[in-house]
Amino acid sequence: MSKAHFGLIGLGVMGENLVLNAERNGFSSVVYNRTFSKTQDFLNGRGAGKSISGAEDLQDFVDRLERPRRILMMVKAGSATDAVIEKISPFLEEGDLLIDGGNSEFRDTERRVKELEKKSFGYIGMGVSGGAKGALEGPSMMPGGTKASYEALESLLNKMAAQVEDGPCVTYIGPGGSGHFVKTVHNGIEYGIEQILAESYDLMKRLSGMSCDQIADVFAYWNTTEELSSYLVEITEICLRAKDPTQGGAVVEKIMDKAGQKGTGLWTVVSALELGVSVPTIYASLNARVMSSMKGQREHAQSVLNRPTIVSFPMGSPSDGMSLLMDAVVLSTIASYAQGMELMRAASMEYNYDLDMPSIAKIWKGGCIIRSRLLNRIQDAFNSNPKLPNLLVDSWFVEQVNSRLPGLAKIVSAASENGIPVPCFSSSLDYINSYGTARLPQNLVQAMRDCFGSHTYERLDKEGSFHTDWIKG
Ligand code: NBP
Repeated sequence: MSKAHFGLIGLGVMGENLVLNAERNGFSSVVYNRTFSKTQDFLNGRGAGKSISGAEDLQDFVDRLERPRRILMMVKAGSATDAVIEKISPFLEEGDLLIDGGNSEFRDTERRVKELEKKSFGYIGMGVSGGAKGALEGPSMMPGGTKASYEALESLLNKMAAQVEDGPCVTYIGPGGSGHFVKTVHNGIEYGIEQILAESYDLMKRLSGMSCDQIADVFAYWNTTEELSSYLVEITEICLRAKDPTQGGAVVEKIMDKAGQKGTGLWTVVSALELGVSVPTIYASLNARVMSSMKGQREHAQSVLNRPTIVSFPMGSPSDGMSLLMDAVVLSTIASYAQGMELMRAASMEYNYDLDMPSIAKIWKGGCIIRSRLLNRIQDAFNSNPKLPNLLVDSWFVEQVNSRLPGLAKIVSAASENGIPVPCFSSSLDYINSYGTARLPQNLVQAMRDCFGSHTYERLDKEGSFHTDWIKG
């Protein structure tokens, strides 16, 4: 029997679809899953009639693969990944490649890279984005590890990835845990944009009294614009139009308003704090999910805290995409990307990842959850200035900020007056206002710190470290 080109461990939602993708692209495959009945179900179901075979144990699994072996693990991140690595390692030989395609914490990947350094096989930590559909049709993939290991995988990954006009949505990201770091930041940006779109839905519903279908029309319009055309805007329209098959009406209005957070949003914010990067839009989206989970407390608080009576506010007409609201959505989305890109730039310097920002923008243009037309502008911005400190100071983005900032400010103000929370809009407004302010009031903070703790301060007019005897007595 001829040996298979590709091995997959973990037949969850992602694994199933990725192996079907590989097989469709000409890579005969062998699959292994901890619970063998799932392997059988898959081979009798979606895997039937394809060049895919199943193995009941890991010895059989590796024996069925051509050398050097290319094995993708798609299992739950954390201890499950460690368990699989421990079990498969003794079977792997010189030149084989083991890829972790799960959402691993980048520090776990760094640790595994170090632990596996002395082994003869290669190890790749790879972020995969696109959900089930992307995994099947072509995801965006962010592989990190040694360049040699990546090159041995390149032909497989290039075929499996989503394709955009300038190539496949996969590239070598960098050493160690860089692939998983970039995937983590991708998810942080995703958290931000999802919350921004949710806030815009809430305002159209509560400030303009629009129905879900009317709001969906606005999203449909936004999806035709250069600034907002994206996968997340597209699926928001779909979600808003869906009707409850049994009771009628929009399904979305029947869904409990509690959102979980799986770790990558939290890791993005923790990394940003550690690296001293400002990511308020992303943090606000994470906090919005935390707040949403406190349903019982919120219900009680609403009954005792005075809420303003909502007064409708003109945000623009639906036919022109609610122009003021669109300003808010565009600038907040830009803020989310800007914060993510800045975080990656800082990580690249701190961890020597040598990240190539235009290439990262490019591989996010197809397959992944945050794909958008805006990424063309982000790619152009970093191509024309690879050392760009922040997207907000690239000329195209400067124009967006200058023309849309009054709209964002009016939306935040109207929402505040009506008692409607808009954490991502207001954080984005503060972010842009702070970033665009040469003199912030931290001079007074420094004075207080020196006053109570003799922490000293720097001066604007001369070099050095200064202390004032603030309380004479
Ligand atoms: P899950 O994250 O639900 O993982 C399910 C797989 O992990 C099953 O094959 C399961 O085997 C296996 N597994 C577990 Br759980 N513990 C194991 C252990 N101790 N030893 C061996 N195998 C074990 O599936 P998924 O949603 O397909 O996600 C796979 C990875 O991809 C995750 O890291 C996820 O975060 C990441 N990811 C998911 C998405 C998405 O949209 N779902 C997108 C991008 C990345 P069993 O059948 O025996 O229980």
